[in-house]
Amino acid sequence: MYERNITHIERHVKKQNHWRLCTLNLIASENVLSDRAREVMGSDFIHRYAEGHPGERYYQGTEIIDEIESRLKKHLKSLFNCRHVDVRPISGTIANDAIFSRYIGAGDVVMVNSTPGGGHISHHRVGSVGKYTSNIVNFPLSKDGFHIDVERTCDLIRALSPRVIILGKSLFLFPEPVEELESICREKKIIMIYDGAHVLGLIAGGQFQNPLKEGAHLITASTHKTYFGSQRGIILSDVGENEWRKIDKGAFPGSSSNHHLDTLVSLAIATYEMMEFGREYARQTIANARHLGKTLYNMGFKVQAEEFGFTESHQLAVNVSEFGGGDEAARHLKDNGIILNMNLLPFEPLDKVSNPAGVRLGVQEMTRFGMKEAEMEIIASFFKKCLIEGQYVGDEVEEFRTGYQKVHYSFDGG
Ligand code: DSN
Repeated sequence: MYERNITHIERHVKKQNHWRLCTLNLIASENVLSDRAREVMGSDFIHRYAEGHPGERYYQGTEIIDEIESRLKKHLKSLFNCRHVDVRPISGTIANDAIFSRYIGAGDVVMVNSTPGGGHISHHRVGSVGKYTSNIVNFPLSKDGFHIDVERTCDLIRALSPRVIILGKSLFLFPEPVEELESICREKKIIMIYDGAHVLGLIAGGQFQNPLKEGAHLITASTHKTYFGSQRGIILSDVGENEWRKIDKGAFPGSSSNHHLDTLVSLAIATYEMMEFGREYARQTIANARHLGKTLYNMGFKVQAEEFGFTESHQLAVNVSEFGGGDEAARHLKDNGIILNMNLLPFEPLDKVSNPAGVRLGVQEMTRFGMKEAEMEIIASFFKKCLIEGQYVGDEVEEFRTGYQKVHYSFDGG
């Protein structure tokens, strides 16, 4: 009687698999796995548990995952040139919660990027930080809205003595002022956490700032935005052993028990791909984003941060209020096979969150499918035809996309 429901689900999964390969995905928080990283998912590990650390588990039968996890940790430490890594958080938000639970207590002042300033939901009152304190203060922004105003931030730090500052965000065009804030944080014993979810692959590829070397205590991140997947979380740090022990307990048992072993195996494969191809992929991703920004701008789109070359990451922000706002423009583009998300722009009021002025674009997935500057120009021309000229481009988008089906920067894709 219920089998029909299963067939229905299977049909929908096939439909999703096919449809997404016909679209241009510009969601800045997503990426695709290589075939080899994807093939190991769904193995026997999907059924198993392995709480704790390799060699010190609470279950029997973990020898094989212990071997894979130990090697992965060793190689991640070398990739990020850091002392400690925890691969057990199963998402970026859970990595954040593992850390926030250790460092933030009731009444502590915490400084974060505001939502219109690009901050992630887990940094805010309604997210993870809000579980521990309600004293959450936004960083003041510089006039352009895409940078923290360092001078005013230092004044606020002196006035408010925060316990923790959280750098990094979801609308993330430019490096954060880690170096600039390092000395005041050291002097006032403030913990500097860097949420690198969006830029982890760019950091790994050596094409973005290196937060730990610039003075951050910790990096938290998800592993599937500019990094090559799978969908998980990670914590990286150079702190001393005693402090790391406290963080370790935040990850387990603080915020997860079993840590989803089949995606861990996939992360290991993706990490070796990042080690081999990350530098070239990260360089091309940023070049693509900048080129797309310039091309859209020359076509008349209000691409933000023009005076700074539009971006230094995989992302762009575009003000689309003349096309009905972020919600309407994003829906219209989706109906034409181009997927992205609406986004608040700096200084917009929070009540505009359901139809903000902006959209956010990320080029990392299309870069992974082998696209370069020439393809960015074609993507920009679809935007122009669709939004400025009011043409339907869905069929053209689909035809164009059929030429880019293979995942590059991997051992199976070339
Ligand atoms: N909300 C996601 C993003 O798109 O940036 C991150 O969790």
